[in-house]
Amino acid sequence: MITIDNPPVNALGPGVPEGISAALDRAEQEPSVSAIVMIGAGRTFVAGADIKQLEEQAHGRGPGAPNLHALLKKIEDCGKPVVMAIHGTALGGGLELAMAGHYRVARPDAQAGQPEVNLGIIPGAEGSQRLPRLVGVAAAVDMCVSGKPINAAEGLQLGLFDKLVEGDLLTGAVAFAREIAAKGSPHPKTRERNEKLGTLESNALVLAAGREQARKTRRNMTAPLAVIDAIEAAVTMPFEEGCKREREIIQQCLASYQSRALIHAFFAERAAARIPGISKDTRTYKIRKAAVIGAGTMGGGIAMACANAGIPVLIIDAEQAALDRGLATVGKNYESSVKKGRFSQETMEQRLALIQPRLTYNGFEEVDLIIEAVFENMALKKQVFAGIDKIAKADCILATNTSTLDIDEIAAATFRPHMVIGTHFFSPAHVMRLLEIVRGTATSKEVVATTLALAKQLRKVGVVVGNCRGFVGNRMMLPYMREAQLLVEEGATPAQVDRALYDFGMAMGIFAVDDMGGLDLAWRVRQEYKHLEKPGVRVPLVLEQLFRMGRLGQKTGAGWYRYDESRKPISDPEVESLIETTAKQAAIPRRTIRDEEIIERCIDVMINEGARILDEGHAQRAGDIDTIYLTGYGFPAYRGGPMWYADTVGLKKIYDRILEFQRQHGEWWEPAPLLKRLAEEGGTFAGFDASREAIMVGP
Ligand code: 3H9
Repeated sequence: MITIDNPPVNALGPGVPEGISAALDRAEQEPSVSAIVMIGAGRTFVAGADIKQLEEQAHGRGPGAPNLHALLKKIEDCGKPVVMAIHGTALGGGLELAMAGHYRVARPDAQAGQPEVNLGIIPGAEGSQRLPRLVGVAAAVDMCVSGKPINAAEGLQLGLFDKLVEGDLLTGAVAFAREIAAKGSPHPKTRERNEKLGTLESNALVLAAGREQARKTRRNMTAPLAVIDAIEAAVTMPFEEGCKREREIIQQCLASYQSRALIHAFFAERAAARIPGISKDTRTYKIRKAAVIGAGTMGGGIAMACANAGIPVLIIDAEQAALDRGLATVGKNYESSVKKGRFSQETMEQRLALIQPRLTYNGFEEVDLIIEAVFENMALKKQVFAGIDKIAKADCILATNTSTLDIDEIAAATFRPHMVIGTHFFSPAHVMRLLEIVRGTATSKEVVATTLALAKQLRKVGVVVGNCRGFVGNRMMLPYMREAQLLVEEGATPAQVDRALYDFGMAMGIFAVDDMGGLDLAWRVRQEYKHLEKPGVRVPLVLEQLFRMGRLGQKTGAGWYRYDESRKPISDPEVESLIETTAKQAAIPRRTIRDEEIIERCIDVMINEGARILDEGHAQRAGDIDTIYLTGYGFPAYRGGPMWYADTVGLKKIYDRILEFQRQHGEWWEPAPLLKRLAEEGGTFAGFDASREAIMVGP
């Protein structure tokens, strides 16, 4: 039995391949050994190559990830059967290692996948060559392009696994190995199993469909297309040559800005959970039962997120009709997931049973967490918090889903400000991964730690932010929206701005986002910030007019665009002429605007605000801001987030452009002091993070 023991996830870091190789030599030489079982210690089989090593390679530092060819060949050529025993997740290099074994057995809850595209690379340890030999070309393409793991049952059905083991994995794997050994050799070498490969002709449609899938679902990304080239090589070339081709392709991927950005995104997401003063030993509260106040879109979505994680949740609204409407939406959402095959009817019923409607606070005295999701109004929120403070048990956390309001002011309405925190969910709350965790002045570290743990339990990414207006995400969104509106008044059209942003990689253009959220919302947010507007600084003019015309976006069939039943935005000449007339009346000269200027102004203004937020300490790291934009705002992952993107463009270049925009447009464009300092020093936000991290951790 060979146990791979490299916590936390048994990555194939330095020493691990060498250790496996040495253990294999010993097992092969030892006459009393008739078969070998390879298993992972702790919570998982091998979760892949060590991404730290890949990161170094992507930045041209260090030796990079090891070439595993010799090790995998040694396993496959071993004279004794090698059985890979899989639990947890066999991912990337982990699955590639497993595929070099002669057999694979797995626990029913195990998962296996090739998620390399999520890091901007392709499998680099012969996965693109062995996977299609085991599961066929179509399934291999799907797994490698989507990056999504498959479960054990699918693995068994596809031929990736030979057997599923109920009960103790090691006992089952050893019994299987004994059986196999008793049967005698030869044992199947994956590299020789060509029966599922087919030919280039027979796979033409599959490969073309895969490329189509890659272009559609992984827009502008190079790795998902590159991995299909590697799989095609498995079909057209002998194994050894296919492996060589795979190595060439992964080297190209590792030399790309996309892999650097995506690897940054991977580590930034994990770093966000590290908060100074909070450690694994920080006490957390157990969240056994929760309650949500408000059965609107957000409240319903939050209740679903809790139920999906197995947390029973009460949901309250003031009126039966509102409660009925909210629950009907929840039911419809679940039914649609069942129809799409995401989970079974039985799972849906279990989840629905966890959501209990209420018209009174009956039962609230028992819950461990209350999340308020009422209308965005300070007086109302204070009233709600004063009320729940009286009935909730002393150790119940009181959270608010506000997206703009001051957490400290809300907390002051209670006698337990240390138990009050902001949990800013993103719509739809049961789908979106981001949870902005807003720490008030009084919020205790135990409450922050509990909320971070809750985010993980809800399968969300929790990012702790400071209590400033709009927090991090929306605070940066506001100048971005404003700049887009100014650009159309100067000569662009909403469609041009949106197309430029979409081509840059944003999930949606900003005007389409505005229409989706509702222009009434955009208008209300604008009113909130009106007092910040200074005399002499230009104010966008068209939004107000659209709002007054009742063009509130998708919900009224018209906003910045027109909409038909398909809900696709259609350019509207009426809006374009309104923009032109407005610009004329305000004496704003119109000119042709290049896409490049659109990107620079929209993204640079966001970066500038991000630098201010960072400087003020409302975000701990530039990486946290990136994580927020990647998981909650549709920023393209392959650009690493706005702050990482700024580093790749060069802070000096961004700073110079901002100075230029300041000359052209005035003080709105004043460069953030941190950006100025870093630009002048030749620094980067990544460098800023590293120095802050060093202070946080200490020498
Ligand atoms: C690859 O294999 C390339 C190959 O084709 C061959 C090339 C030659 N390396 O996510 P968590 C750390 S590419 C280094 O919070 P979970 C992670 O940073 C790789 N570190 O836990 C964190 O550290 P910290 C293909 C890794 O339970 C800690 O482990 N594989 C790696 O929520 C816990 O992580 C992948 O892409 C790694 N491979 O989820 C899998 N993996 O505590 C990537 C994790 O200091 N990993 N860490 O912040 C995952 O998807 C999840 O971590 C996993 C566990 C599902 C495994």
